[in-house]
Amino acid sequence: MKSKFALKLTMGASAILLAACGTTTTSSSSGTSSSSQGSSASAKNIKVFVIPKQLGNSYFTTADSVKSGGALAAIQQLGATGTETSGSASTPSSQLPVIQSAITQGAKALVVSATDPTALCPTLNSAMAKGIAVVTYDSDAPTCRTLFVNQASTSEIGTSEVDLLAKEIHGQGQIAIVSASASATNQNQWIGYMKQELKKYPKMSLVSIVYGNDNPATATQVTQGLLQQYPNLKGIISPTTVGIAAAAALLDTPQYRGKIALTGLGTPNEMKKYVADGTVQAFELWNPANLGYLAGYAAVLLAQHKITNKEGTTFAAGKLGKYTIGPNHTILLGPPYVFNKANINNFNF
Ligand code: RAM
Repeated sequence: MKSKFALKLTMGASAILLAACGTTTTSSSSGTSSSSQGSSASAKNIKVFVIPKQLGNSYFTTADSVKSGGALAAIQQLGATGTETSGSASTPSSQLPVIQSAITQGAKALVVSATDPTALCPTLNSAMAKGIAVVTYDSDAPTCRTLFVNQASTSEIGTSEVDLLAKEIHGQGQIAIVSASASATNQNQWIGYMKQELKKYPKMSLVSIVYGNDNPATATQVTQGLLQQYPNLKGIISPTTVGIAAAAALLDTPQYRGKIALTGLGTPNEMKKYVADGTVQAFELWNPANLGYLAGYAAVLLAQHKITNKEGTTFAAGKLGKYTIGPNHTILLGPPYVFNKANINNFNF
């Protein structure tokens, strides 16, 4: 497990980084590929746009950057040109113009974490109609993409978060969810499985779901609202790295520490402090850099027509090894990982 999490922090000497106006572009200056599958000649003209839900969210910075070994690293390794671009808010109105602009700029592949599938699908469908490979990662748009690279089993993420919380609060008491945006596919699917899993714990009751929109100030505000409205609250699940960090900061006081349990999905670097002082016992995530790398890798291979999205298709994804496309044109990165006091200091992202 640990080796899957080892982050490669080395950066290829050929990386060209242009950081301006929310856009980072990287390409291979030699045009040669370090992958056995990469044909430099055809990859050279391939432009891949990596479009996370938002920029400025450290989860996506890790998932996408060359430095962390994310999506742009894979694209560069295969000899194609990658650009990370998005808006600053995790909303479709911020993301959609960026997708449209990528199409206009001659994208051959898009790697997208969908803020809102309903709003994005017309544009993503027209991209596919033009022959552009649309790879979703992190947050899917199930009816309008070529391939989805899923970070971990959707059901396992949802159910395991409820189980983690149940263990901490002995299966009893009022709980609430601090989610990202109300339109995010990933959080909504995980919450669906949380509700199912809660049926196993009849003494736990879900009293509220609030939305912090992956904005630290909004997440703080809605969590404050919960604490006021539900004085008997025993636990919070926040399946978003932005939400859990905001909630942890609020619970990090003698009034709440050890009295209201918090779990969900966080990055180790943002959560270390709260795990060390006992505000949080355990939370989950996967390796975001590997998620981005796999999505970037698959996007280039699809754009080169080296693979199709057909179930059963197998390919070697560089440093990550072999992957097979499963049902519903989906690839699964691996299982979620639980971080706690015993292991959190082994991670740096
Ligand atoms: C936030 C975003 C992202 C999600 C992570 C766990 O950064 O909402 O989509 O996967 O949290």
